[in-house]
Amino acid sequence: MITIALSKGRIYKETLPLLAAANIVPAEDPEKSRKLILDTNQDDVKLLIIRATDVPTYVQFGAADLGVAGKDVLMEHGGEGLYEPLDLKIAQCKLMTAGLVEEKPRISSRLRVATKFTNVARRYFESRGEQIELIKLYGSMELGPIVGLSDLIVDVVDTGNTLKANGLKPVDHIADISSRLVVNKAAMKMKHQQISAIIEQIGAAVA
Ligand code: PRT
Ligand code: MG
Repeated sequence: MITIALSKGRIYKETLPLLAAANIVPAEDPEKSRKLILDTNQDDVKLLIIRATDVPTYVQFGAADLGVAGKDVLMEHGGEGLYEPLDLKIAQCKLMTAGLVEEKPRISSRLRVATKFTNVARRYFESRGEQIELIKLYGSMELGPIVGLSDLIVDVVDTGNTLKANGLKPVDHIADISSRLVVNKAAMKMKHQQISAIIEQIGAAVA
């Protein structure tokens, strides 16, 4: 049995053609189904449909053999217990800091940064020798600077339209982001033949 962890939305949509190249076709559309485990055209391949941020955790602990996760999510997770054999070049965006277009004086003596990417933000500002105060959020980070919760946010940006619509502008570029295929390290050894065939077929489809 091979299990592959995926999230709904943009990653699922963009991963479908890559899975098809490895002759893996889901039996149902997860956007229309409430099932968390989907059968595929292959009896011994199943898909787990989970939150994007949970994909590395399922794969790390071997609850899924393979997964597709954004590099942003992998940077935040740390990548423990995972191989990252393929850049799928899908769901591309940038991890950025952003602040108000009309800059205001700092809220407190230390720079305040609101984000769901607290590990990434801590490492990034540490590397620049900047002491910050971190505020953990779970979404709608763009609101932070507007309501005086934080000076900056760290978030993924694609078109920049969401920032603009909220009176924010990108400040610093932290990393270019795309989705990666990740593999559980033990599964890579135990199910080597099956998993390396999938990696090879998906890799060919990406190239
Ligand atoms: O929704 P949930 O909390 O479960 O997780 P998620 O929001 O991380 O999942 P999802 O499906 O939205 O994103 C999955 C992955 O897609 C992310 O981990 C990124 O690697 C990648 N990706 C690519 C993006 C975007 N582009 C993107 N634009 N993820 C999120 N966004 C958000 C962005 O934060 C902004 O708020 O979309 C909004 C619009 O972006 P603009 O700049 O085009 O306006
Ligand atoms: Mg989302």
